[in-house]
Amino acid sequence: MTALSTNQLEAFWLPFTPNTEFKRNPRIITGAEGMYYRDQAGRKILDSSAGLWCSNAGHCRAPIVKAIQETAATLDFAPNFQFGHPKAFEAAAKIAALAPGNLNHVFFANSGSEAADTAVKIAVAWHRARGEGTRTRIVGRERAYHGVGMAGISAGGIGTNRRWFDALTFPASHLPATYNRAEQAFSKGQPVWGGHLADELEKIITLHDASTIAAVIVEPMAGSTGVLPPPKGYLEKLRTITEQHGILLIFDEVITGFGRLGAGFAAERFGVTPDIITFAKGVTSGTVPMGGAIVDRRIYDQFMTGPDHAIDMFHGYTYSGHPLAAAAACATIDLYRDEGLFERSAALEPYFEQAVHSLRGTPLVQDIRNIGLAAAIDLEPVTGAPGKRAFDVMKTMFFDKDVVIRIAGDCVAFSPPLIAEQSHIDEMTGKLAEVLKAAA
Ligand code: PXG
Repeated sequence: MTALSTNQLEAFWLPFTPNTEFKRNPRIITGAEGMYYRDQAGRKILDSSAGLWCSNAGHCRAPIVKAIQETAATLDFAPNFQFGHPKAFEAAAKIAALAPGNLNHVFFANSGSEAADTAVKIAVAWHRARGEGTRTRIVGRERAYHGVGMAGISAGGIGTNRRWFDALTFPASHLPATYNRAEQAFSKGQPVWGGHLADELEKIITLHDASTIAAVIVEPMAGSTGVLPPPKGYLEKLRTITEQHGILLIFDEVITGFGRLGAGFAAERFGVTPDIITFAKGVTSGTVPMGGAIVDRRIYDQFMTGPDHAIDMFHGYTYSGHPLAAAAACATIDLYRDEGLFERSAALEPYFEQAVHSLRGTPLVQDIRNIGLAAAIDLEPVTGAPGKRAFDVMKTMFFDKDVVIRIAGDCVAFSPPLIAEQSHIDEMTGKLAEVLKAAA
């Protein structure tokens, strides 16, 4: 048990958590190192999900810790409105260097949600700046997650996240989700079926007219709704159609960026270059909140028309490019490079794929998907209680098997830190199999 008092437990309203149940028997983590968490009793708990898909370099890595500590002691804060500090520029240059094509300019935010809002606002503003102010509609996708801000609830495609907030959303259309179990079950990597679903964009364009559409935003691989790799040819088609109609293409790479798919960005892995990439999470390996949008040179240039005293883009956050986040980003990206962690992620992918697919045939397993170091295992729901199966599995894995797993509905997702060894992969999949057999 924990030393937290009832008052303290009650005071914190945990996000995306059933609070009452949590507070009856809380799952408290007090330390972290490398692949493991620790609890107060000193129990080592394997992190199978890199925090919330963010701790890609592993936990409490010395060079990142040092950079944050030194910056906290020398430059706690400096404004980036009308002033600047070196680390933010350094971080922007390092991030831009990882991005493909002419995606050369970085606008900083503090989370993936803010990154999505930022990208969508830049897209709409860009069209207006070029004299196409009617282009305001955003096209998202069913089963998409872009966080919980304006863009997240409007362009996002998760019913529960939108339901109560419909009145607050901006006009958005939604492509169909790319997942179809009948056609794709137990696919490894990119499914063969489904590339044609990108053609639905043509229908949306016919309905609303291209002159009203600013941008299409998609996760290259949908992460939080259960690892949905893009069908073969799908992203390429979206790129072709958006280009034909003067529509910007935004890749939300909050999960897929920084090595999750074995490359700096999924755009590189899939060979499709969007106009804007959003990022967060892995940019600092989860150590300090940071997010942002990387934009194509021609978008940035459109805003740089003067006059000298006039602000070019009416957007930004107090903490855009915060010194601690910027220092953490620089140290993290250097660590990824020094340890070859993106290459390591790519090298581990075949082993990881084989390990997660070895769960096929285990009781309760309905489907398995994987790409990069991300995998999802769909579990058979408990009749009449959607989500309960995976929730119970998560608790057993934590309390009895010393593994933190991430769940979404009745799906278990694995996304280990990129420093994982084969033995860690074996541990997470092996223990899940034990728990599923016992639960069946
Ligand atoms: N875009 C994508 C693609 C995301 O996955 C966000 C935006 C929002 O980021 P912030 O930093 O505002 O939370 C996300 C976040 C999970 C899980 O377990 C996924 C996310 C967050 C928390 C849990 O799947 N994704």
